[in-house]
Amino acid sequence: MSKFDLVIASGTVANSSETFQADIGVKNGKVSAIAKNLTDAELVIDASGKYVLPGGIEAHCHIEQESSSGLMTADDFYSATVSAAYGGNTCVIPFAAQHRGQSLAHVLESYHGRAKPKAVIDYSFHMIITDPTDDVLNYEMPRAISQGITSFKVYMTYDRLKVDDQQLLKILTVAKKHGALTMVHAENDAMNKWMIDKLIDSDHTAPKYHAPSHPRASEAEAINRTIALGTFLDTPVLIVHVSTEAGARLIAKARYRGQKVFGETCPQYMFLHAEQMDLPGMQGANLCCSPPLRDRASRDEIWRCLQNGTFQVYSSDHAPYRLDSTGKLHAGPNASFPKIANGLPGIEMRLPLLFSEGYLKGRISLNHFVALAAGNVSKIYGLDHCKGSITEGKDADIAIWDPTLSREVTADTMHDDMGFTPYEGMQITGWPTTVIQRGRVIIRNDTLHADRGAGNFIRRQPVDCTGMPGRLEPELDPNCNFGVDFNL
Ligand code: DUC
Ligand code: ZN
Ligand code: ZN
Repeated sequence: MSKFDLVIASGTVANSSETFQADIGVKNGKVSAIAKNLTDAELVIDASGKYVLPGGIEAHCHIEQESSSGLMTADDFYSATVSAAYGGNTCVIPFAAQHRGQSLAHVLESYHGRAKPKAVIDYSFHMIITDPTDDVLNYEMPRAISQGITSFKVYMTYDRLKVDDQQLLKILTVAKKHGALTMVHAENDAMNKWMIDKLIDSDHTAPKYHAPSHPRASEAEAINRTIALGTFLDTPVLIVHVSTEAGARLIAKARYRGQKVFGETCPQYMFLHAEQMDLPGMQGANLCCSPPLRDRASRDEIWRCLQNGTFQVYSSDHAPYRLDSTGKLHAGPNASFPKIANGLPGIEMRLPLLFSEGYLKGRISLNHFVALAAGNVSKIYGLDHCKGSITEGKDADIAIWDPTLSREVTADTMHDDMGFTPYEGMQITGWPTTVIQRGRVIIRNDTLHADRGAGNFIRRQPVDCTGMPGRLEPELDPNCNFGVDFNL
């Protein structure tokens, strides 16, 4: 029997904080040696001239998720995870969405049932909470956390999804007690509604008006409130899909103060802008997402905030809806913009875009690329015990990137079920050419070698807030509040 099942030879290996030349030896699905000149393997992959990087972890995507009005995403767990794998990912964390009246146990069981027979790469779930009843707060959330679901998402807007501030505080309290992370869709509901009413009343119904209908001030206000609530309880919050400089600055300021605040942005806010929505007919609906695309100056600010570390997480927010009655236009072929399904595809392009336009163009280092692709996510979302870096003992989840391969992005080269990419026509240099999951080659020579159901559910650990001291508010501190213990 060979010493290794696989050796990846002669590549440039990079993690979030180091780059070196080495061979990687893999045994029983784990990285078992990192050294020069490893031999005695069943399979040797020559990676000379290539980068050997941790498999990407996609931490924000909507897969086989039904909306509160019953609309299903175009991708199921097969097409989405195949597409993710072609984009250099070996793990996804999509959402399991509670709708009002549903038990978390029922929702989780249903999403496990969707993912298990179809996912070709590893996965976990964040749970969306829309109905924080006493039962959900006292029993269901703790039980989900004990099952390795250590993050929850809440919405501050949308009638069927939103929680109010008091409900958010209750969710944050449970999350604090059990070491979970609360992800927040931060937009001010009233400001969005006011804008939408004004636009519709004045007959501005075309898709492009979606952009001004969610004003930048709405995002900033809600991010400010989220940070205030999370900081009040000294429990971590992660603001998802940040699209504005004002929002990013609030996150940066909170982090500077040591508060437990994380920020995420997405490729659409770095590579697209709202003017692109000014298209004939309903074509602009393809670019309706929430928060919406902003102007070119905002796009440049978001790039800067990614470069300077304000955002620790960079996710696709893959939310695939086709431009037909199954998706974007479910409310009719000429629906007004508030009735258009929100979301863009991007699970396959997330990393190639960042590698090409971020790393190869000198905007970020290779190590920063790896941190955004996998390293930061594995720490923040409790996957660091098994994923996120090429380290002896961890899963051999690896993507081998060819930094010289240049390709034009077209919808028909994507592997999702969309038939549309917002990045059509971009020339992208640097692609993952071989992808390995737990030591098995799943993509090579543009061919998929993974079966449906090959992916495993991964139990995640509590959120890691090392280096974020926070502080207990005096009113919650028994030493300062006449001895009241809030049992936090
Ligand atoms: N929020 C998301 O996270 N994704 C798609 C649309 C939305 O509102
Ligand atoms: Zn959202
Ligand atoms: Zn999303």
